[in-house]
Amino acid sequence: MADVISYIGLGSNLEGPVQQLSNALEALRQLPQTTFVSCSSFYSSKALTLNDDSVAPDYLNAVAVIETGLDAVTLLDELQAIEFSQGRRRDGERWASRPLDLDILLYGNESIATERLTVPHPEICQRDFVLQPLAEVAPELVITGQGSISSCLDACPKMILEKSPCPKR
Ligand code: A4P
Ligand code: MG
Repeated sequence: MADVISYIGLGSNLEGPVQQLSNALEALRQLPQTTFVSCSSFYSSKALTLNDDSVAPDYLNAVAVIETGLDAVTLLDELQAIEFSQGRRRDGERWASRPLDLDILLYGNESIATERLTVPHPEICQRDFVLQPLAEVAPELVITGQGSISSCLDACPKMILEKSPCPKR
């Protein structure tokens, strides 16, 4: 299979988010059959919560670009293994605070809708903390089924995002 460009969303709001994202970027560099291409700056923002949980710590988010020969499900397996190795445990609660979240935002131009995997990630265009770093690494990107990244940014509710350099670039 030809290698595919994939955009990975990184997020953390527990256990040292700067270190969590830095370690995750290092782990992405070690993925089999994969070349690490680039990563965005780090973006800090208030937690978007389901039940107005005002005590949830702030999040740090970033986007990494990889070129991979892994199929999408194997890539998800690898990302979940990285999450697990960095302390992520799932208790079934959606949007729970977490040391590390790794989402496949895009996998080439593919649309995937299976029980385990939805690609493009369904929330991309509702989330400023995803779109801003994505636009930084891919300003000309077209999101399958959604249109240009600039039109998605125009339509997305704005959040206050604080940008800092990626220490692992
Ligand atoms: N899954 C399906 N599609 C994908 C995909 N494209 N990439 C499945 C990765 N996983 C995918 O994920 C649940 C299941 O989704 C996985 O087992 C996989 O098979 P999860 O990570 O356990 O669940 P979650 O992360 O709690 O749910 P969800 O809906 O993915 O939440 P998000 O999108 O991760 O949001 N506020 C700020 N400021 N910044 C944030 O990053 N993140 C969240 C969580 C809430 N508030 C936030 C942030
Ligand atoms: Mg997730």
